[in-house]
Amino acid sequence: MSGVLLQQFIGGVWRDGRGDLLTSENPARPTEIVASGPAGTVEDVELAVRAASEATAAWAATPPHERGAILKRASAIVADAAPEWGRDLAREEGKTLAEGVGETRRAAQILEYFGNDADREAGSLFSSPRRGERILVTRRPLGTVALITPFNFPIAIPAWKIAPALAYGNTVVWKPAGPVPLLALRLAQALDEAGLPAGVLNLVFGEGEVGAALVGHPLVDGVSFTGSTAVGRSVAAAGAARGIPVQAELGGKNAAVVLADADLELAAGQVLAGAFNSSGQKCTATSRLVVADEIAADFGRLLAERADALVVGDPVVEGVQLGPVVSGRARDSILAGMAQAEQEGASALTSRELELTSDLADGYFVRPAVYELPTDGSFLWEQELFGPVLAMLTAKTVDEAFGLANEGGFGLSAAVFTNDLGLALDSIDRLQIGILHVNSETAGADPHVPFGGAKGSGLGPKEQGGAAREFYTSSTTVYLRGGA
Ligand code: UN1
Repeated sequence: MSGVLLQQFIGGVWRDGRGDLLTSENPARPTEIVASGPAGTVEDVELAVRAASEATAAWAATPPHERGAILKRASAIVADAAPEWGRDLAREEGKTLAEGVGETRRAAQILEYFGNDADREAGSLFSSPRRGERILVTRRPLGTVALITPFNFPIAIPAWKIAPALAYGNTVVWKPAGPVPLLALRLAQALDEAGLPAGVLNLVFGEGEVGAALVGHPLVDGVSFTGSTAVGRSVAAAGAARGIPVQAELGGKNAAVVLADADLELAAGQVLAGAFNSSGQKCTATSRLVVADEIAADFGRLLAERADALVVGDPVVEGVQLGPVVSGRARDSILAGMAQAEQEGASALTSRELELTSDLADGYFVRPAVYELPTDGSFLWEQELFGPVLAMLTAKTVDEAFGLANEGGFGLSAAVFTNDLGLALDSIDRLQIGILHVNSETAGADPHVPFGGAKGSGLGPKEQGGAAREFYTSSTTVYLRGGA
């Protein structure tokens, strides 16, 4: 064993799991172990859910001001540690140092935001059609919630589930993704150090079996999941069978639409960021590009030149713009997707080969690629590869451009590049998505506004902002009269 020692956090105690060895490796240098320790088992899930369930009543009765104060203390701990934990994040997940530090700071902001929001409102008051009566709508926590988080935002996504869950009075059992346990450990440590009472947050490591035990546990009152559409639908089905609310944030195949009047320099920079930041491993990444016919050749060339010039390498080295993808399996499936697209006639506008130093020879690197497709309906137009691969089509009219962007089963985010206010307004009504960026990249999410998708990209209530309060609580409508 090497790297940081992993332990689970159950009932306020750091303890070894009873499962197989879990190791996280540096995807740029897979022989380097970042963290390791025993994973959890179904028995650990049992312990954790019981601990959470026992802590529920006292935590729900803790004034929101006090709950919020703990979150704000945790926020300060995370913010102070951001340079170090951001580096750990880049080593464990493969995004660049700047992205890792940025994401850790973002987690701190999310904790602060929900820490402040905890005491902001306690429901609403309505008038009554009857004399002497008022109608109140109050909110109660769900109870114990299970949170299942993905590898690609090892600290920000956990923060945006854990922070509102705790702020609004729920206890949590959290299962992070297998490849990124170290950042999970760090976030749980920050909340422990900030003074969270025992049992309020529980961390269990494991894979599908642990996740299924968690979702199916009779003492779990709600589930928030981020991951693939296939797994998310099975989580939602399991939740529905038990009659508990499920929030599922799923895949995306997000289009940037560059209209003829757009500022091409601006659009190229934003599309590049959307497609290749974090090696394209965001559910909000730009993986489709629709370009107006008359500017397509110029724009494609500009974008390909920039993609070919990206500095690929060890993500913790200053100046590197693109690191590896998370695992060998991810790399192989992205490469297989690129090969299939080429077989179906996709032609690469990018032309680089990867030139890596010998110490990175075994890393899970994928060359950034922009493909022009012969037609829609093809594999690369429909399927999410979750890698640094962008598929381009051209459109003769604005109608055709919006139509192409709407194709397929997903509907998370889109970007529209135009200076025409009328077209920007049209795009709001016509694009079937949950998040629209006008003249900015498809990725990004602020904590005070809802985040989530349409169609196959999401199920159940959205995350963050007021949507989070709604998901993590249930309301009671109170018809209130004096007794006289
Ligand atoms: C972002 O775009 O910054 O898994 C956040 C994901 C999304 C989060 C995206 N749930 O990529």
